[in-house]
Amino acid sequence: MVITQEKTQVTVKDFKTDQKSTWCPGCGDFGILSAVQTALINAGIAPWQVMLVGGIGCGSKLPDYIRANGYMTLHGRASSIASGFHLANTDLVTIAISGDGDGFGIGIGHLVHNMRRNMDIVHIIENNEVYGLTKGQYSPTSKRGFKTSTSPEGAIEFAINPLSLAVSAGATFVGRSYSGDPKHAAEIIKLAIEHKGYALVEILQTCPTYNKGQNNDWYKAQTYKIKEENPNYDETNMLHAFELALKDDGRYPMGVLYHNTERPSYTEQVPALQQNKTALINHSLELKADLFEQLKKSYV
Ligand SMILES: Cc1ncc(C[n+]2csc(CCOP(=O)(O)OP(=O)(O)O)c2C)c(N)n1
Ligand code: SF4
Repeated sequence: MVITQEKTQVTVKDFKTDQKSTWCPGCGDFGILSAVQTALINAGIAPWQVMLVGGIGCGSKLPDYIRANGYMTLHGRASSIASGFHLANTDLVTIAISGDGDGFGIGIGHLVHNMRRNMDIVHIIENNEVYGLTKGQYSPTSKRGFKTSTSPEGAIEFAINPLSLAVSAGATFVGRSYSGDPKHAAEIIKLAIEHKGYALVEILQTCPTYNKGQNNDWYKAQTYKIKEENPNYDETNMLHAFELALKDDGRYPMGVLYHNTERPSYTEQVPALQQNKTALINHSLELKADLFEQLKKSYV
């Protein structure tokens, strides 16, 4: 995001809340919560300088468990509400938080339009490859063959590839991390916050209740860091990003897959948002009494 506010020195205490989480013991969402807090601290963003927007789902409850501006919306609407918050107040760092169902299922229509508009927000998608909150139905990212209550013989559909989808839809920052490595996840989230334009951060997440097979040991064996495997990987090259995203060897590359700093953000192209170089909420409506009466009459 274009960070317009001064950096603030904050600590983990500043983000602490009394809210008791309803997450299952061992849920990967705990690691993601810690990563979000660390990323904000390291980016110098205080609780009053960020707006966290959750959809509906286990992971979407994250804004409830962190002391900061937060808003919980309808299932699948984190994208659109986050873009609305951002357009109204470009001074806040806006972060949408969804599960794979919220983001890639019901909310996918909104998601891709934020990507192609290069809306200057971060969208964190906690991907546990299952619908956790509603008790374990298969999701758009579940592997083909995944057995659940709604797919007793195994899902017959092919899973969405979040990374290739994001690159092709126009996301200008595409990163991936894993809930069992909150330090790495925090680094990627911080980079996403500092990126100007739309940033997708997919965080692979363990769900010990409904996706027991993909536990921490499994992820440790199945994930690798892009730069460790290929120090010359060029994240500014879209073709490299596609090649890596589509590589089908059963392993998950982690790190920054794609980073485009050249495309203007949506905000930069809307004159009203640039006017007086101040956030829309600070603009005067300049609605005089007679004009207001005229406007009212036109509606009756
Ligand atoms: C319009 C609408 N449809 C369906 C639901 C039921 N629902 C709530 S959460 C959810 C899916 C949650 O899965 P995901 O987004 O992957 O998050 P997780 O719980 O796994 O973190 C569904 C289908 C709803 N709340 N609203
Ligand atoms: S159902 Fe899964 S995602 Fe939801 S809180 Fe439990 S472990 Fe976490």
